Amino acid sequence: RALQRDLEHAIEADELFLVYQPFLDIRKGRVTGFEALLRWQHPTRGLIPPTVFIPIAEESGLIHQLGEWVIRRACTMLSRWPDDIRIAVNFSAVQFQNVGILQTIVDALAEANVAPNRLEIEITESMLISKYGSAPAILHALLELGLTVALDDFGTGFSSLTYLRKLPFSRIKIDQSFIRDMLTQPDCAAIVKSVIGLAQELRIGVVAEGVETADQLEYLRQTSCDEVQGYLIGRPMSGSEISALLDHNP
Ligand code: G
Ligand code: G
Ligand code: MN
Ligand code: NA
Repeated sequence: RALQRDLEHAIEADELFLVYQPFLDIRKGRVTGFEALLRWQHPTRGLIPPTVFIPIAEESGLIHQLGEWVIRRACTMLSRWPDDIRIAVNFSAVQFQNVGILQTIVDALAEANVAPNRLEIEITESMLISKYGSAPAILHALLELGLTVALDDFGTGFSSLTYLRKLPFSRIKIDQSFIRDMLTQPDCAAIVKSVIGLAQELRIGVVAEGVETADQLEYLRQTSCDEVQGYLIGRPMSGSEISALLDHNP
């Protein structure tokens, strides 16, 4: 496929870049970090969304190179930002088939002189299913290196509770579909409240995704959610916009 051929050259052609979407700590009222989201500026087709090119990268195996590029870029940005700021990167299931990712992470952190606990890996529940046999092993290795791991899109996959028992996640990210409907659907509010309570009992962090209105933020404040992410707090932004934002972070 033509897009796949183009994607093979995207890294060297400098067509890939990251945008960063903030996490806001509700209690402290300050930004604690960012999720890195990959973008591809294609020379003729314009901006191609990750929902289009990530599946191509996964099928072709290019995801390994892309994933390594994302890690290195994130570490470089971390080295420029304050020590108490973290970056979360998204992982594809197929990246768990490559044990080499561990050495890449170790090297990238060392080259940038960045503490491992500032790098977070976001994985989804569906990635933990048996097809990817080495996923739990690599996850444990990441945790041993001192990285943190977040369970992304929580509530949309299968048997989440089993994985919460087996793996020491640092954080749960409540999927944006629950946040969107929680103020109009009582059942949805009940789920959001329960997941926040569950995280508290497990002593792990909880992030609400897709927060778009002040009413949603207020509700999450009242239910003791730790962090929020979404267009209300900030859209995904360029590295230079983030540096400016951090200059005014309380
Ligand atoms: O902003 P948004 O359109 O960026 O993201 C769409 C989807 O693409 C999300 O599910 C997100 O997790 C995924 N995504 C964004 N960047 C990356 C990346 O660097 N690696 C992987 N595997 N997925 C990504
Ligand atoms: O699957 P993952 O949670 O990694 O994907 C995050 C996706 O959600 C990205 O595409 C990002 O651009 C998008 N996103 C982030 N905040 C909001 C929001 O407030 N509203 C909506 N509709 N999408 C959001
Ligand atoms: Mn994510
Ligand atoms: Na998510």
